[in-house]
Amino acid sequence: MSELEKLHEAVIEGDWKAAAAATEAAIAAGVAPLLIVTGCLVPAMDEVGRRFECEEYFVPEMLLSARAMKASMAIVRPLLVATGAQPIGRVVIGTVKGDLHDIGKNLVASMLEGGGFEVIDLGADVAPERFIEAAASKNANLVALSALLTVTMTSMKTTIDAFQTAGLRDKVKIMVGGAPVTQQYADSIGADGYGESAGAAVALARKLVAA
Ligand code: B12
Repeated sequence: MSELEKLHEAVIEGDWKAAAAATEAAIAAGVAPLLIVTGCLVPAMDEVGRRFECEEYFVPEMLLSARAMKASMAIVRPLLVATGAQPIGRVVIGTVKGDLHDIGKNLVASMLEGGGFEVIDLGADVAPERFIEAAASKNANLVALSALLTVTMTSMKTTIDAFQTAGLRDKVKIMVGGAPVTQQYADSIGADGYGESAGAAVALARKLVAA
């Protein structure tokens, strides 16, 4: 089994130690850092997302795979920066103001990172101004908003409206998600896209960036 095959398996199995070891071994064997991401981590996380969507995997398995992917990314990221490889897009992500739920948001952030995006994670309880400041200063082309409470879903609209007021609405695509959020709600607040899972978030982000 090649080092990339071992890494692929380690991410799917959620074994972070094996993922880190296989990443080190692949680099030592001369595998290009970008190939590790696009040829291995992205397909592995795609497979994890697929298993999650068909209920073969649940949240704990997703978290373990995300941790394994992160262990590999921690080794690969500095090398990618050194080679000047361009990310597919730059995403500012956060859970909206008033909402402290961040497990789903963290999964989405990990999946996006594994999917080749540069991710700027602002954490939870993020005010509209912070999203705007980060998107502008980091020159992001995507903003991802998460909400888990029906009472904080309205902060998504407030955030989108704030981008409009700041004159930045045309500069970024905004995608939304979280358990209470629906496509209908996303449409009603003027979001560019809605994803119901971390796997769907990657496909959606790729579509929005390509549009
Ligand atoms: C864990 C949890 C907590 C933890 C959060 C810990 C943390 N660090 O996140 C704690 C204990 C802190 C908490 C607190 C509260 N909670 Co709570 N919590 C939950 C619980 C059990 C699980 C949420 C979760 O992590 N799910 C797993 C993740 C993976 O799923 P997810 O978040 O939906 O994310 C997936 C998708 O939605 C999507 N996604 C998510 N974000 C995004 C973003 C984008 C852009 C895209 C595309 C996709 C996407 O991808 C993810 C992965 O596939 C839910 C119940 C439940 N079963 O959902 C209640 C729940 C969300 N909580 C609830 C409540 C009421 C509260 C409190 C108000 C309780 C209280 N009285 O204090 C507080 C609120 C605190 C606050 N201000 O936020 C209610 C919400 C009810 C409602 N309709 O509003 C729920 C539904 C429980 C219930 N049945 O009553 N909670």
